[in-house]
Amino acid sequence: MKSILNNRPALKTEINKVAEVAGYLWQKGWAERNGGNITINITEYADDGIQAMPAISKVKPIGATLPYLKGCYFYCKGTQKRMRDLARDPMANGSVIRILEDCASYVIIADHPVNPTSELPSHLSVHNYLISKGVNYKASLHTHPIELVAMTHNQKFMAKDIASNLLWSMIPETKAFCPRGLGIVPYKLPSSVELAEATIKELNDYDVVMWEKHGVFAVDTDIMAAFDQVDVLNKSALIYIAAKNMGFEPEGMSQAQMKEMSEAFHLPK
Ligand code: 2HA
Ligand code: ZN
Repeated sequence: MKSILNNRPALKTEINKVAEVAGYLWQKGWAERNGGNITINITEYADDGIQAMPAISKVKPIGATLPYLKGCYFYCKGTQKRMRDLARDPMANGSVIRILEDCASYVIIADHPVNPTSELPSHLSVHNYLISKGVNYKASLHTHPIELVAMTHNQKFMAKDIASNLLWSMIPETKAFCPRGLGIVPYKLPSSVELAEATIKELNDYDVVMWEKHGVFAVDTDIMAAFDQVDVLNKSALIYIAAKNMGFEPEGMSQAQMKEMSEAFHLPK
């Protein structure tokens, strides 16, 4: 089969990671139906052959003007596509797009004309923001982790850094591997500009942002790392719930223990 991945082992490795993560999201119950989105900035793999590839779709508006994305390439999960299908066949359930000169429109170039995720404006706005800040993050992930979403149905966890501190205190790894913690965005309509803008604001201080009563949005160098950040946070939520189910409020690591760990691991917070 003709595919953009043929003879491009480095690009294929990145797309295989997307497929692997999509499988984990399904197995964890975080990706019901078409839930969740993934976009990956693959511009570094766009050789002359990719740059010469013709459009296989009409020119489509992004819905935003994103000056840092001119000529960039992204792999995007397809709209209405299932993560469990993407896990088996990423190029039939997602596509590669090229951002055009006007920074406000795109075309699909490979492998099939699969329309990108409904959250494309917010995902691309985030990539535009990351490049503008000089951050070397290439992956963005939106998913619906059950226990973390459940926590957002209680306002006591929605105040700044309350959930972060609680989750960090459940097990040392969570602070070590999600060192910037969990940002919070109060409920907003899915796919809205308001949701995208609020998310970008939180990404100043956090790599993982909680969308109240909806899901998380995470960014990192690659999709595996973005998934790992969400996974360690959700693991902490599970430990918290397990303790509550045993009939007690968990003690949590002390502030002194967490400070000691931050110093030993040279963590930013
Ligand atoms: O694309 O999860 O928030 C499916 C979603 C939208
Ligand atoms: Zn969602």
